[in-house]
Amino acid sequence: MIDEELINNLKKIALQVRRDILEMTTQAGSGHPGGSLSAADIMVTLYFHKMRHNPKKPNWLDRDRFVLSKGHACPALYACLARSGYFSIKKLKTLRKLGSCLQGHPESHRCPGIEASTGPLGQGLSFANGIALAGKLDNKDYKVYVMLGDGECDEGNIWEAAMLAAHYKLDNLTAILDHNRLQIDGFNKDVMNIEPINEKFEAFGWNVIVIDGHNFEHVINALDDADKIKNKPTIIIANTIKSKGISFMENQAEWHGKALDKKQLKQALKELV
Ligand SMILES: Cc1ncc(C[n+]2csc(CCOP(=O)(O)OP(=O)(O)O)c2C)c(N)n1
Repeated sequence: MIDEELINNLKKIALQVRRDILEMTTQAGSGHPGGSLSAADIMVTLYFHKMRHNPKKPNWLDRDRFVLSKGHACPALYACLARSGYFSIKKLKTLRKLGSCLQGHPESHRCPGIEASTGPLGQGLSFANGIALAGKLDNKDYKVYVMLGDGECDEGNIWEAAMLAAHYKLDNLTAILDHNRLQIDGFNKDVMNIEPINEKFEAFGWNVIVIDGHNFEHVINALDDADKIKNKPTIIIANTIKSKGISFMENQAEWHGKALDKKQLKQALKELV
Protein backbone atom coordinates (compact mmCIF):
# COMPACT_ATOMS: atom_id res chain seq x y z
CA MET A 1 0.00 0.00 0.00
CA ILE A 2 1.45 3.34 -1.02
CA ASP A 3 1.37 6.32 1.31
CA GLU A 4 -1.62 8.56 0.52
CA GLU A 5 0.39 11.67 1.31
CA LEU A 6 2.96 10.75 -1.33
CA ILE A 7 0.26 10.27 -3.98
CA ASN A 8 -1.44 13.55 -3.06
CA ASN A 9 1.86 15.37 -3.25
CA LEU A 10 2.65 13.89 -6.69
CA LYS A 11 -0.84 14.85 -7.90
CA LYS A 12 -0.27 18.42 -6.73
CA ILE A 13 3.07 18.67 -8.50
CA ALA A 14 1.60 17.14 -11.68
CA LEU A 15 -1.12 19.82 -11.73
CA GLN A 16 1.58 22.49 -11.48
CA VAL A 17 3.64 20.83 -14.21
CA ARG A 18 0.56 20.75 -16.47
CA ARG A 19 -0.03 24.46 -15.85
CA ASP A 20 3.64 25.10 -16.66
CA ILE A 21 3.42 23.13 -19.92
CA LEU A 22 0.43 25.12 -21.13
CA GLU A 23 1.73 28.50 -20.01
CA MET A 24 5.15 27.87 -21.54
CA THR A 25 3.85 26.77 -24.91
CA THR A 26 1.27 29.56 -25.13
CA GLN A 27 3.95 32.12 -24.28
CA ALA A 28 6.19 30.62 -27.00
CA GLY A 29 3.29 30.43 -29.45
CA SER A 30 4.38 26.90 -30.39
CA GLY A 31 5.51 23.57 -28.97
CA HIS A 32 4.05 20.18 -28.16
CA PRO A 33 1.45 20.23 -25.39
CA GLY A 34 -0.32 16.92 -26.23
CA GLY A 35 2.56 14.50 -25.68
CA SER A 36 3.87 16.58 -22.77
CA LEU A 37 0.56 16.30 -20.92
CA SER A 38 0.32 12.54 -21.53
CA ALA A 39 3.82 12.01 -20.16
CA ALA A 40 3.60 14.42 -17.22
CA ASP A 41 2.48 12.03 -14.45
CA ILE A 42 5.26 9.56 -15.25
CA MET A 43 7.97 12.23 -15.35
CA VAL A 44 6.69 13.73 -12.09
CA THR A 45 6.88 10.29 -10.42
CA LEU A 46 10.44 9.84 -11.65
CA TYR A 47 11.75 13.28 -10.65
CA PHE A 48 9.81 13.74 -7.40
CA HIS A 49 9.80 10.21 -6.06
CA LYS A 50 11.76 7.53 -7.84
CA MET A 51 15.06 8.80 -9.17
CA ARG A 52 18.22 9.27 -7.17
CA HIS A 53 19.36 12.70 -8.30
CA ASN A 54 20.64 15.99 -6.96
CA PRO A 55 19.65 19.18 -8.79
CA LYS A 56 22.62 20.96 -7.18
CA LYS A 57 24.99 18.39 -8.72
CA PRO A 58 23.56 17.59 -12.16
CA ASN A 59 26.72 15.75 -13.20
CA TRP A 60 26.99 13.59 -10.07
CA LEU A 61 28.36 10.29 -11.39
CA ASP A 62 26.04 8.09 -9.33
CA ARG A 63 22.81 9.80 -10.37
CA ASP A 64 19.98 7.90 -12.01
CA ARG A 65 19.54 9.05 -15.58
CA PHE A 66 16.40 9.98 -17.51
CA VAL A 67 16.49 10.17 -21.31
CA LEU A 68 13.50 11.75 -23.04
CA SER A 69 13.63 9.94 -26.36
CA LYS A 70 10.41 11.63 -27.52
CA GLY A 71 12.25 14.93 -27.19
CA HIS A 72 9.36 17.07 -28.42
CA ALA A 73 7.70 16.50 -25.01
CA CYS A 74 10.43 18.63 -23.38
CA PRO A 75 8.02 21.19 -21.88
CA ALA A 76 7.13 18.46 -19.35
CA LEU A 77 10.81 17.73 -18.73
CA TYR A 78 11.71 21.44 -18.38
CA ALA A 79 8.89 21.92 -15.88
CA CYS A 80 10.07 18.91 -13.82
CA LEU A 81 13.66 20.14 -13.88
CA ALA A 82 12.73 23.70 -12.89
CA ARG A 83 10.34 22.57 -10.16
CA SER A 84 13.00 20.24 -8.73
CA GLY A 85 15.58 23.04 -8.66
CA TYR A 86 17.90 22.51 -11.64
CA PHE A 87 17.25 26.08 -12.79
CA SER A 88 14.89 28.93 -11.97
CA ILE A 89 11.17 28.63 -12.58
CA LYS A 90 11.32 32.04 -14.28
CA LYS A 91 13.39 30.45 -17.04
CA LEU A 92 10.38 28.43 -18.20
CA LYS A 93 9.08 31.63 -19.78
CA THR A 94 12.02 31.57 -22.21
CA LEU A 95 10.91 28.37 -23.95
CA ARG A 96 11.91 28.43 -27.63
CA LYS A 97 13.34 31.98 -27.40
CA LEU A 98 16.61 32.77 -29.16
CA GLY A 99 19.55 32.18 -26.82
CA SER A 100 17.50 30.32 -24.22
CA CYS A 101 18.73 26.99 -22.88
CA LEU A 102 15.16 25.74 -23.22
CA GLN A 103 14.92 25.08 -26.92
CA GLY A 104 12.07 23.32 -28.74
CA HIS A 105 13.93 20.04 -28.27
CA PRO A 106 16.29 19.28 -25.37
CA GLU A 107 19.97 20.11 -25.65
CA SER A 108 22.20 18.47 -23.06
CA HIS A 109 25.15 20.83 -23.43
CA ARG A 110 23.02 23.91 -22.78
CA CYS A 111 20.83 22.94 -19.90
CA PRO A 112 21.59 21.33 -16.51
CA GLY A 113 19.70 18.08 -15.91
CA ILE A 114 19.25 17.15 -19.58
CA GLU A 115 21.02 13.83 -20.17
CA ALA A 116 20.69 13.62 -23.94
CA SER A 117 19.96 15.91 -26.85
CA THR A 118 16.89 14.41 -28.48
CA GLY A 119 14.27 15.34 -31.03
CA PRO A 120 15.04 13.12 -33.99
CA LEU A 121 12.86 10.21 -32.95
CA GLY A 122 14.23 6.72 -32.47
CA GLN A 123 17.61 7.55 -30.94
CA GLY A 124 17.02 7.78 -27.21
CA LEU A 125 16.86 4.06 -26.54
CA SER A 126 20.28 3.53 -28.13
CA PHE A 127 21.67 6.39 -26.05
CA ALA A 128 20.13 4.94 -22.87
CA ASN A 129 21.58 1.52 -23.74
CA GLY A 130 25.02 3.10 -23.88
CA ILE A 131 24.67 4.69 -20.44
CA ALA A 132 23.29 1.46 -18.98
CA LEU A 133 26.10 -0.61 -20.47
CA ALA A 134 28.68 1.89 -19.18
CA GLY A 135 27.13 1.63 -15.72
CA LYS A 136 27.61 -2.14 -15.78
CA LEU A 137 31.20 -1.88 -17.02
CA ASP A 138 31.99 0.71 -14.32
CA ASN A 139 30.26 -1.31 -11.58
CA LYS A 140 27.87 1.56 -10.88
CA ASP A 141 24.44 0.97 -9.39
CA TYR A 142 22.64 3.88 -11.07
CA LYS A 143 19.50 3.20 -13.06
CA VAL A 144 18.64 4.46 -16.53
CA TYR A 145 15.11 5.46 -17.49
CA VAL A 146 14.10 6.26 -21.04
CA MET A 147 10.74 7.48 -22.25
CA LEU A 148 9.58 6.45 -25.72
CA GLY A 149 6.57 7.54 -27.74
CA ASP A 150 4.33 4.94 -29.32
CA GLY A 151 4.50 6.70 -32.70
CA GLU A 152 8.25 6.76 -32.18
CA CYS A 153 8.21 2.96 -32.25
CA ASP A 154 7.64 3.25 -36.03
CA GLU A 155 11.39 3.95 -36.16
CA GLY A 156 13.47 0.90 -37.05
CA ASN A 157 16.34 1.83 -34.77
CA ILE A 158 14.10 1.40 -31.72
CA TRP A 159 14.01 -2.31 -32.56
CA GLU A 160 17.76 -2.59 -33.06
CA ALA A 161 18.18 -0.96 -29.66
CA ALA A 162 15.52 -3.25 -28.13
CA MET A 163 17.49 -6.25 -29.38
CA LEU A 164 20.74 -4.90 -27.96
CA ALA A 165 19.30 -4.14 -24.50
CA ALA A 166 18.11 -7.73 -24.18
CA HIS A 167 21.33 -9.16 -25.59
CA TYR A 168 23.41 -7.31 -22.99
CA LYS A 169 20.90 -8.16 -20.22
CA LEU A 170 20.50 -4.49 -19.28
CA ASP A 171 18.48 -4.94 -16.10
CA ASN A 172 19.57 -1.45 -15.01
CA LEU A 173 17.48 -0.02 -17.87
CA THR A 174 13.76 0.71 -17.70
CA ALA A 175 11.95 2.05 -20.73
CA ILE A 176 8.57 3.68 -20.35
CA LEU A 177 6.32 3.78 -23.37
CA ASP A 178 3.93 6.73 -23.36
CA HIS A 179 1.14 4.76 -24.99
CA ASN A 180 -1.30 7.54 -25.86
CA ARG A 181 -2.23 5.84 -29.16
CA LEU A 182 -1.79 9.04 -31.17
CA GLN A 183 1.13 10.41 -33.13
CA ILE A 184 1.71 13.58 -35.12
CA ASP A 185 -1.30 13.44 -37.42
CA GLY A 186 -3.53 10.61 -36.34
CA PHE A 187 -4.01 7.38 -34.45
CA ASN A 188 -1.23 4.80 -34.66
CA LYS A 189 -3.74 2.19 -35.77
CA ASP A 190 -4.36 4.24 -38.93
CA VAL A 191 -0.82 5.55 -39.58
CA MET A 192 1.24 2.49 -38.57
CA ASN A 193 -0.18 -0.17 -36.30
CA ILE A 194 2.28 -1.10 -33.56
CA GLU A 195 0.06 -3.61 -31.74
CA PRO A 196 0.46 -5.96 -30.05
CA ILE A 197 3.29 -3.82 -28.67
CA ASN A 198 3.58 -5.77 -25.41
CA GLU A 199 4.08 -9.05 -27.29
CA LYS A 200 6.65 -7.42 -29.56
CA PHE A 201 8.81 -6.34 -26.63
CA GLU A 202 8.33 -9.74 -24.95
CA ALA A 203 9.50 -11.42 -28.14
CA PHE A 204 12.58 -9.17 -28.08
CA GLY A 205 13.44 -10.52 -24.62
CA TRP A 206 12.10 -7.74 -22.40
CA ASN A 207 10.17 -7.89 -19.14
CA VAL A 208 6.88 -6.11 -19.92
CA ILE A 209 4.59 -4.37 -17.43
CA VAL A 210 1.32 -2.75 -18.58
CA ILE A 211 -0.20 0.03 -16.47
CA ASP A 212 -2.45 3.08 -16.42
CA GLY A 213 0.09 5.87 -16.86
CA HIS A 214 -2.05 8.40 -15.01
CA ASN A 215 -2.46 6.27 -11.90
CA PHE A 216 0.41 7.17 -9.57
CA GLU A 217 0.10 3.97 -7.59
CA HIS A 218 0.47 1.96 -10.82
CA VAL A 219 3.45 4.02 -11.93
CA ILE A 220 5.25 3.71 -8.58
CA ASN A 221 4.60 -0.04 -8.32
CA ALA A 222 5.74 -0.66 -11.89
CA LEU A 223 8.97 1.28 -11.35
CA ASP A 224 9.61 -0.67 -8.14
CA ASP A 225 8.80 -4.00 -9.79
CA ALA A 226 11.28 -3.21 -12.57
CA ASP A 227 14.01 -2.96 -9.92
CA LYS A 228 13.45 -6.60 -8.98
CA ILE A 229 13.93 -8.03 -12.47
CA LYS A 230 17.34 -9.51 -13.16
CA ASN A 231 19.09 -10.21 -16.48
CA LYS A 232 16.65 -8.42 -18.77
CA PRO A 233 15.51 -4.86 -19.42
CA THR A 234 11.98 -3.81 -18.46
CA ILE A 235 9.50 -1.79 -20.46
CA ILE A 236 6.52 -0.21 -18.74
CA ILE A 237 3.75 0.22 -21.26
CA ALA A 238 1.89 3.13 -19.78
CA ASN A 239 -1.58 3.60 -21.22
CA THR A 240 -2.09 7.33 -21.31
CA ILE A 241 -4.29 10.01 -22.86
CA LYS A 242 -2.82 12.58 -25.19
CA SER A 243 -3.36 16.07 -23.71
CA LYS A 244 -4.52 14.47 -20.44
CA GLY A 245 -6.23 16.91 -18.10
CA ILE A 246 -7.80 19.35 -20.54
CA SER A 247 -11.24 18.22 -21.68
CA PHE A 248 -11.26 20.06 -25.00
CA MET A 249 -7.77 18.87 -25.96
CA GLU A 250 -7.80 15.21 -24.90
CA ASN A 251 -7.38 12.48 -27.50
CA GLN A 252 -7.00 14.76 -30.51
CA ALA A 253 -4.03 14.73 -32.87
CA GLU A 254 -4.63 18.44 -33.48
CA TRP A 255 -2.93 19.29 -30.15
CA HIS A 256 0.24 17.35 -30.91
CA GLY A 257 2.25 20.38 -31.97
CA LYS A 258 0.12 23.47 -31.46
CA ALA A 259 -0.08 25.89 -28.53
CA LEU A 260 -3.27 27.21 -27.00
CA ASP A 261 -4.06 30.85 -27.64
CA LYS A 262 -4.49 33.12 -24.62
CA LYS A 263 -8.26 32.65 -24.37
CA GLN A 264 -7.97 28.87 -24.65
CA LEU A 265 -5.21 28.91 -22.02
CA LYS A 266 -7.47 30.71 -19.56
CA GLN A 267 -10.15 28.10 -20.17
CA ALA A 268 -7.67 25.23 -19.77
CA LEU A 269 -6.17 26.55 -16.54
CA LYS A 270 -9.63 26.51 -14.95
CA GLU A 271 -9.54 22.71 -15.32
CA LEU A 272 -6.18 22.36 -13.58
CA VAL A 273 -7.19 23.03 -10.00
C1 LIG B 1 13.13 11.02 -37.11
C2 LIG B 1 11.94 11.92 -36.94
N1 LIG B 1 10.93 11.87 -37.83
C3 LIG B 1 9.86 12.69 -37.69
C4 LIG B 1 9.79 13.58 -36.64
C5 LIG B 1 8.62 14.51 -36.51
N2 LIG B 1 7.77 14.14 -35.38
C6 LIG B 1 7.82 14.81 -34.22
S1 LIG B 1 6.80 14.17 -33.08
C7 LIG B 1 6.23 13.00 -34.13
C8 LIG B 1 5.20 12.01 -33.71
C9 LIG B 1 5.64 11.18 -32.57
O1 LIG B 1 4.60 10.39 -32.08
P1 LIG B 1 4.69 9.81 -30.62
O2 LIG B 1 6.01 9.19 -30.44
O3 LIG B 1 3.51 8.93 -30.40
O4 LIG B 1 4.65 11.11 -29.73
P2 LIG B 1 3.49 11.61 -28.72
O5 LIG B 1 2.16 11.30 -29.32
O6 LIG B 1 3.68 10.84 -27.46
O7 LIG B 1 3.75 13.07 -28.55
C10 LIG B 1 6.85 13.11 -35.37
C11 LIG B 1 6.60 12.23 -36.52
C12 LIG B 1 10.88 13.59 -35.73
N3 LIG B 1 10.90 14.41 -34.68
N4 LIG B 1 11.93 12.75 -35.89
